[in-house]
Amino acid sequence: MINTKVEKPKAFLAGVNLNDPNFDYYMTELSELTQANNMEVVGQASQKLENIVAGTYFGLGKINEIKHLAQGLKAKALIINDELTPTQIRNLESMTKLKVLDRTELILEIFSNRAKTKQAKLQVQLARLQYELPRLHPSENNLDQQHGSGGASGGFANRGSGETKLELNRRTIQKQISAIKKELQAISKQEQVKAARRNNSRLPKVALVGYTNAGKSTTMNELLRAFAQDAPKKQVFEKDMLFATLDTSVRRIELDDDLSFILSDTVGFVSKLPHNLIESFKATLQEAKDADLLVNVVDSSDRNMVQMINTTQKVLTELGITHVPMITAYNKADLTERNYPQIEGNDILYSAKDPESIRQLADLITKRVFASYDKVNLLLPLNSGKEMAYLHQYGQVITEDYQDDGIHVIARLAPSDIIKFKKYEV
Ligand SMILES: Nc1nc2c(ncn2[C@@H]2O[C@H](COP(=O)(O)OP(=O)(O)OP(=O)(O)O)[C@@H](O)[C@H]2O)c(=O)[nH]1
Ligand SMILES: [Mg+2]
Repeated sequence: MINTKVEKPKAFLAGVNLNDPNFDYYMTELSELTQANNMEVVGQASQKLENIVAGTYFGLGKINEIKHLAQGLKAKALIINDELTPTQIRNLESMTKLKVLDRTELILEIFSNRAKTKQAKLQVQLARLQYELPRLHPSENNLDQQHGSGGASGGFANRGSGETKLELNRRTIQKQISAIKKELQAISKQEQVKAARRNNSRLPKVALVGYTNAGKSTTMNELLRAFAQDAPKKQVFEKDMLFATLDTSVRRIELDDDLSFILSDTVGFVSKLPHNLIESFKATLQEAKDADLLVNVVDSSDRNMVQMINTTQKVLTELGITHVPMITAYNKADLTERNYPQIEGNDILYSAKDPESIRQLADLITKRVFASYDKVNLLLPLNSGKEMAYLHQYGQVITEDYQDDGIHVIARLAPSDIIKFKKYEV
């Protein structure tokens, strides 16, 4: 029988532990990230140090140890838990004879393999070029070494001195960076127009955020299935893998009792997300910034749940999203021993795959986003078709009664709409 199974490249993981209590968690994440990058983890090593060694990251003895361990395990790549300097990468590569990949490059590779839409592709490419720019070295033709991101790498038949080649490479990358930035700005403008239209509709905006693979997209899909027309067409991509979602999807959720809100699903987080990547995904994450409510989806069955919650908090802070009210949604309760669904204050323990959970989650969300809404009694003239349509679209109409003297309405409205309808109040 022919063995058609393609062997994945073998990778050895290593990191310096600067007495960080989260070190083991970071190494676990690194292992997940490596597997997400289609590599097999064959072993790992760590070194406790007071400071990183400037030129080589590890101490020399440790590097030798890693080299022998990795060779014994037939590893081809050495994956490092931190972002390295170009010198550290070069030294580690020449000393271990392994291809060295730091955490930032690993994450960038995963993102560039996952990106599907033009915007996501450009965002990843931008982050990648910005990572590469300070890493250009006279002895290397870096543009020929670019991989994956589809950057323009052809046409560099320059045989000048190292210095000239370096300058040329630098200028080319800078040009590419500004061209991508321009393209992204154009896309982001189109998005802003769409967002402005949504803002005009003044429906409350709710954004799903959280650690990657927590179940944000699944939660969105199940809310759509329960509360949206034409749900099959509106489903988003969900899968058991890191960074399945890189684009923002925005959908309207309509509850039976006339409550609607706008829901968005977006890219998930991981620790030490490269700063450039966060920067270039800011436009995508704008939806979370503009939200009236964040739903922080957490995988409650993961033993690193607390660190994952902290990671999400850190990334949100880095994005400047600190002002939006939040509920924490502890998902995947079906994989735990606990009873669900269960609501406690602002939090819910649930499973996205359980319809009753989804109903209660929707209920909790609407309670929060409509909290500032007040109940009013209105009497409108009988020919108030337009006004009635407005009330149905933007408020919660509890009763409407057509009588001789007009339409008697009891509704819950946003503060601004209460002012708008003041003249009809009875
Ligand atoms: N058992 C169980 N699995 C779930 C539940 N919710 C989601 N999943 C699974 O978890 C995996 C990840 O789900 P996604 O919805 O893609 O996660 P995400 O948060 O959108 O992840 P990214 O987009 O990658 O950041 C999928 O295999 C889902 O089927 C749940 O309540 N219970
Ligand atoms: Mg997703």
